[in-house]
Amino acid sequence: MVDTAKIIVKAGKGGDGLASFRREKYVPKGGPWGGDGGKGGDIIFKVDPHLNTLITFKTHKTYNAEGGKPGMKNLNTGRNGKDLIIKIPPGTIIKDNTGKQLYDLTKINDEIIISKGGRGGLGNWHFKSSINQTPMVATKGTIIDPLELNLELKLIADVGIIGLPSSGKSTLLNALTHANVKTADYIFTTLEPNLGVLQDHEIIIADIPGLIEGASDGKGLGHDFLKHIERTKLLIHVIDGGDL
Ligand SMILES: Nc1nc2c(ncn2[C@@H]2O[C@H](COP(=O)(O)OP(=O)(O)OP(=O)(O)O)[C@@H](O)[C@H]2O)c(=O)[nH]1
Ligand SMILES: [Mg+2]
Repeated sequence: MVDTAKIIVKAGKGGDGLASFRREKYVPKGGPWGGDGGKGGDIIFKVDPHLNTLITFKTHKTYNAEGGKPGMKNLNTGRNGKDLIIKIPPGTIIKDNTGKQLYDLTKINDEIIISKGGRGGLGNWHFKSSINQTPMVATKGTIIDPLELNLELKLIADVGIIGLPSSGKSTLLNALTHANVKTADYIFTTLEPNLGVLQDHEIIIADIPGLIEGASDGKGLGHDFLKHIERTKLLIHVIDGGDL
């Protein structure tokens, strides 16, 4: 299961302001009429309940929002750049490149703007004054620096099933839900967390790979799996009755 990813996001640049003057048949010496640039698109993260891994981020690593369009004549502002919405599974934690946590998005349809698009530049009409009727200046749109982000997924489940390898965890998940995951009489049949939904109750149950002694100290792949049951409200510890 892909539950970590490193990506780069870049919000759109603001469109440049325009320096131009009104030039029409009967208005040979019109004033400044260069419009402002449009705003750059934002980068937005949005929780999508249909996702449960970060796999798309393994192949697609850079995300650029559209830039704002430049200002136009006749005082028309350039079009704003389109926002870029990046869909993530519920339970995604967003960290900066130093590992500091910025957001923890758990709720369906949660959304945040991680990087705001650049402001549009100003057209030359802004710079008109009593001493300068014909300003040639317009400003550039703001450029936004790229952001390097680390994503980490901690699944959101109500109930977690834990226990030694081959104790019957996946069998229990299958009995309670329609998950229909693989079970077999050898250890480590389950190598990635499985989710199932308890019918009629909308309770999400997570079955994780078997834990060996010392898993909580990181032994084996302990921490990698345990993080997926950290947020559960209830743990079911399955014990193999054959051993009793
Ligand atoms: N007799 C008996 N066998 C069971 C029971 N529950 C599970 N089994 C069998 O025990 C074996 C292991 O079951 P799994 O559900 O794959 O166990 P698991 O804990 O998910 O195993 P790992 O994913 O490898 O950690 C399978 O062959 C199951 O058919 C039970 O209640 N009684
Ligand atoms: Mg299993």
